[in-house]
Amino acid sequence: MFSIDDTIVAVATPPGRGGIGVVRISGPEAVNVAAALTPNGHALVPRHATFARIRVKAGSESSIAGTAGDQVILTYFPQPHSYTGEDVVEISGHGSPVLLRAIVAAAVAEGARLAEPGEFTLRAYLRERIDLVQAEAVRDLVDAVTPLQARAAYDQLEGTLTAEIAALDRRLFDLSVRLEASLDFPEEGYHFIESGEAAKEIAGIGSTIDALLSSATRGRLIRDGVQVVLSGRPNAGKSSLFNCLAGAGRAIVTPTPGTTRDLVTETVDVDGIPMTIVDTAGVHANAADPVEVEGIARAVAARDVAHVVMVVLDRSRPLNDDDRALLESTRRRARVVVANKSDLAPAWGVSDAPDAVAASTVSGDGMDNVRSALVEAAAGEPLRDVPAVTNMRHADLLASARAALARAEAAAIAGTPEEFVLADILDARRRLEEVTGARTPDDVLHEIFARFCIGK
Ligand SMILES: Nc1nc2c(ncn2[C@@H]2O[C@H](COP(=O)(O)OP(=O)(O)OP(=O)(O)O)[C@@H](O)[C@H]2O)c(=O)[nH]1
Ligand SMILES: [Mg+2]
Repeated sequence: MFSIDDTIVAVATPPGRGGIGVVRISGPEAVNVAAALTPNGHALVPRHATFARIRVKAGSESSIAGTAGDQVILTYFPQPHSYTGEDVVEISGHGSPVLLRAIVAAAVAEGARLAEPGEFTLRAYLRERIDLVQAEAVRDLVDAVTPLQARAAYDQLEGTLTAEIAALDRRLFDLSVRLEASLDFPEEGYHFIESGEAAKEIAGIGSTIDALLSSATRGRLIRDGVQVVLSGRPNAGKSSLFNCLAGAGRAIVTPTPGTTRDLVTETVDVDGIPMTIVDTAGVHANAADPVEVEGIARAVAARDVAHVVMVVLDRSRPLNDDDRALLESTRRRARVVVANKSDLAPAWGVSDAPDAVAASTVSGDGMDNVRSALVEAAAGEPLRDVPAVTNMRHADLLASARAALARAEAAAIAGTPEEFVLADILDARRRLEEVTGARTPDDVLHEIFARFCIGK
């Protein structure tokens, strides 16, 4: 289904101008294609930078105006010690899109084929340079927008999750060997493993998967981020808080209650988690102006779907019914209550809203506490470590493996014949193998690599 015998080429650096630009060629003909582009160049020495002049056709006319030239550096990585596991030549030129396109076209004229999105990484996977978790980590690393995302992706690229899954699979394999032996030699009169011992071992493996799965909630936050909606009565300081978090005067702030009408959205990095913060109109029970009524309707709708609600209270004015209604309706939600305007004399006591974080958007006091409260509300706990599982596909497969083990454990406890326990253990192993790609259907692979950018 995947062709991996031809030679592929693509620009590996981002579109647009840059200091340098890199064209990557991979496949059996990589060296010949590169040599054809640099007829006066030296022979390529593995893993050494080789200077060469390149002259390629850049336009339709064959005149001098139709050619482009550059001084380039060629680097040759012979198979199997290259990114793809094949012969790879990287041509670094100046980062001119015209030139880079011309180099690619010339390589195609010499017999290379334009690479599909993710095809270099796909080849690395198909040639077993990396497993599927690592291939997906490459994509996540390239796509990372926060340092924590980059770190989580790097950990997976280094094989942390792969190693954990291999260890789990090893334990399941050992267990199934002992169960099979009991099955194969029933006349021996004893079992190679007692069902109670098998159940205990299965439970132990299951709890390791549980730990991985609980890291997945945090992992998804880091990868996909959360939506935080600011909510509160008019003039409480929602837009001011929004601006503090977004780090700019994005939203209009005035002393007039009812300033904000539309939803204003900004995505910011809060302690490594990408948070989409939404500023909304102040909600109160007796709005009459149709624009304000519409604004309030939008505010309430946004609040209802938010991952985290940030309830903004004005500490300098007594709590009113709107405040109390909001506190009550968000009591069971992931929320952060902010007692804003802490620079002014307080008009109500801490006991009125015990979980409130005191802050002032004017002095900046308490803003760090607001940020950590946001992370805690989003993650359900303080973020300690970088999670092992950040990918939905992995989490789903781990959950299926976990379910199969629960069945196996129940069967073992009930003293059901070994073959039934074995069937569920095999099922669990199949799911784990799908995570790393030891057993992954072609259409899943297509789906995964189609989301890469070209040249990766
Ligand atoms: N002293 C003090 N004033 C603040 C603080 N935060 C906001 N304000 C003032 O409170 C007023 C209202 O602030 P906004 O941020 O517009 O309040 P809002 O909740 O967005 O109001 P609406 O959009 O009308 O719902 C402005 O005059 C701000 O300058 C604070 O921490 N301390
Ligand atoms: Mg506002």
